[in-house]
Amino acid sequence: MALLSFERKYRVRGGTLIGGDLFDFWVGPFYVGFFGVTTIFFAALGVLMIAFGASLGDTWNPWLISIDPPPIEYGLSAAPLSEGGIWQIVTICAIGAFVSWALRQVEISRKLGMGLHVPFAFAFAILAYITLVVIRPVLMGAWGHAFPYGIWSHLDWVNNVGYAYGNFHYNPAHMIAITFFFTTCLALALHGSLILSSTNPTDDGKDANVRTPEHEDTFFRDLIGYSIGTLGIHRLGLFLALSAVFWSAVCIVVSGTVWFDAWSGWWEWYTNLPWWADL
Ligand code: UQ2
Repeated sequence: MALLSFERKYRVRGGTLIGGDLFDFWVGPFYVGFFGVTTIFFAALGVLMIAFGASLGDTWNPWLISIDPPPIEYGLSAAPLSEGGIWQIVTICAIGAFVSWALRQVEISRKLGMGLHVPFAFAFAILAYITLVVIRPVLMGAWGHAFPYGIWSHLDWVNNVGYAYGNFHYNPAHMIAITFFFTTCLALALHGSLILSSTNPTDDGKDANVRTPEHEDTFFRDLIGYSIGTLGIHRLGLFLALSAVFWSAVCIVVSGTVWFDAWSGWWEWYTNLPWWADL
C-alpha cells in the first residue's frame, strides 16, 4: 500500500485519551489531539518565558543566555520572577510539554493499534530530566541544586557538580551508564552496517538482489557463533539505550543525597577486602 493511501485508511477517528472527537484531526501531516494543543501551549509559554528571562539578563549572545534556578537560600519555595521564578515557570512548561508529547505519542499509537514502546522509551528521557530538576533538588532541599537553562551555563553546572564529588568517573552508577552508552553505539553500528550490507549487496557478478535475514543470521553465526535475530537486535537496542538513561539518572540522584564525598572513596570496600587489606 502506498504511503498516501495507507494514511487515508488509517487516519480515522478514535484512540484519544481526552477530548473525544474535539481535537481528533490533522494539520497537514501532523496529528493534533488534545495533547498536541497542550504541547503547543506549554512550549510557546516556555519559550516566551525564556525570552523574557533573557531580556532581564545582560546578554543576547545565544551561547551565554542563562535562565538560572533560584539561589539555594530560597529552598523549595516559589521565588520572585527575576530570582529563579522564571526558571520555575520554564521548568513547569518543559515538563508539561514533554508529558504532553508523550501522551500524544500514546494517542497516535492507539489510533494505529501499535504497542506503546515509543512513549514508554520517551518516558525514560522525561524521567531523567525530572530527576535532575525536581527529584534531586527536592531531596536536597532547594531548587538551587537544579541546573540552569543555558548553553554555556549548563556545562559549567555539570563541571562544578562533577568535581564537587572529586571525579565523577569514579561514580559506579556513572560507570554503568557510560558502559551502556558505548554498548548502545556498538549495537547500532553492528545493526546499521548489517542492514545496509544486506540491503545494498555487492554486485560482483553473482547477483545484486537484496539479501535475506538468513544472510544476516549466517554472517554473525560465521563470525561469532551466535545471532541474536532480527527482532532480538531491536529488543537489545532498546534495553541498552533505556539502561543508559536509567543509570545516568541513578548516578546523579545518589550524588548529594546518599553519597556526599568524593566518589573515589566509595571504592574503599574494595581496597578493604580481607585478602589484601593488610598488604
Ligand atoms: C544479529 C541480527 C541482526 C543485527 C545484528 C546482529 C540477524 C538484523 C547486529 C548481531 C548482534 C549480536 C550478536 C548481539 C551483540 C551484542 C551486544 C551486547 C552488542 O544477530 O540478527 O538483525 O542487526
